[in-house]
Amino acid sequence: MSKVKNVEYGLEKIFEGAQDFLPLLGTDYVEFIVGNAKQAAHFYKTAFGFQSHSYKGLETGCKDYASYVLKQDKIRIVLTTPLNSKSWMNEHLAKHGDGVKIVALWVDDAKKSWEETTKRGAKSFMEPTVEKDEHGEVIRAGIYTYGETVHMFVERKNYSGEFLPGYVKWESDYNPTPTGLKFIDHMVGNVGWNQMDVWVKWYEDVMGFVNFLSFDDKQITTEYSALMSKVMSNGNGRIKFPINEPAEGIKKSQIEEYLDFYEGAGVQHIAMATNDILDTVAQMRARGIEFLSTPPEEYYKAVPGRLLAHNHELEEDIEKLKELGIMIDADEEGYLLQIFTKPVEDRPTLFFEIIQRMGAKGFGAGNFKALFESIEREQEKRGTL
Ligand code: TYF
Ligand code: FE
Repeated sequence: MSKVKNVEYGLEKIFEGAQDFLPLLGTDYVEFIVGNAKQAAHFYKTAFGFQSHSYKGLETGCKDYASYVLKQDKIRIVLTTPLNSKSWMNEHLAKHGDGVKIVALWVDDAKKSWEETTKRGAKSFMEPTVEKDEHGEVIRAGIYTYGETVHMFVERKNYSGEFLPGYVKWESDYNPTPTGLKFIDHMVGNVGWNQMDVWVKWYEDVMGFVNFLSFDDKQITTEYSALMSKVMSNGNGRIKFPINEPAEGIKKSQIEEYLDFYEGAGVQHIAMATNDILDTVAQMRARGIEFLSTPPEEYYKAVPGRLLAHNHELEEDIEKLKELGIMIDADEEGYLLQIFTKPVEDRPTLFFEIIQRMGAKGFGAGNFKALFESIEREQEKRGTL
């Protein structure tokens, strides 16, 4: 694809057809609403290697909720819990369980982002709002996307504080080492029956994104279940949002299972990139993270041939990848290594993907069958297949 320099923002335009009315600089943060933020923060520090970053709660004068900000390289997650029964967050929790509420996007102009998107049909979550403290000001504005999920536009060019006004630095005596997670590669949404194209159009019309990859139910199927997926990207390729919808199969697909338990559309998985997946996954396993079961022996037997077909040489030891259950997929441009956690809540809803790209720009289509069979083994145990 041709590349066009976007002079105004110094950002490259990679995807032709993407519109420039909403320049995005990257992911700003991902905020979860959870039942107990203090304990969730401990989990993400211990098992994922996130670092304590900043905090807001009773001690800072916030009486309605507590928020813990955790950071690892470029990834920032916020864990928020209501502190009384009056908060709107309780309904969110009762309906969805722990889950992602806000996918925040870093922009240069939050007011313009909100105006351009609401003008194009987005439903507002929060009008442009200025927050100030001694470190400057942050402007935020939010719109609803699928389900009750929100995109918050965050403008922080006139701010030098820790995170947002109202937060204080969180100094903790408990600081597990990072596991090598670097940045968010993509975030996937599950939407209802026949809703995928509705949301593809929404990301095109409202956000100016382009659909650059599609997988239909013929490609994404096992003996039992199927789904469809389309990947949306903004112009500079920094923000990638695949959208899944269920498809008819003999048995219930993982997407339907998610929709049943989340009680609607929402974020299905967050893919976090590492430069050393062997080390990251070994550490996460040692710290108690449960990954989906390892693909069968035949899967690994087929890997060398798949790489050879595209003339790529695997730098990693295949025996080590196999031992850790890491999957390998190749395309013309390179290969990628990926693995998926089991859902990290009691409801089979949100899970994480750990990914290392060795040139490949795809999403592991060659692994879909092995992956979905592994997910089905979990569904079988839960009685939800
Ligand atoms: O993001 C992706 O497209 C890959 C594969 O339910 C995938 O990580 C697709 C659907 C799904 C789980 C993983
Ligand atoms: Fe993914």
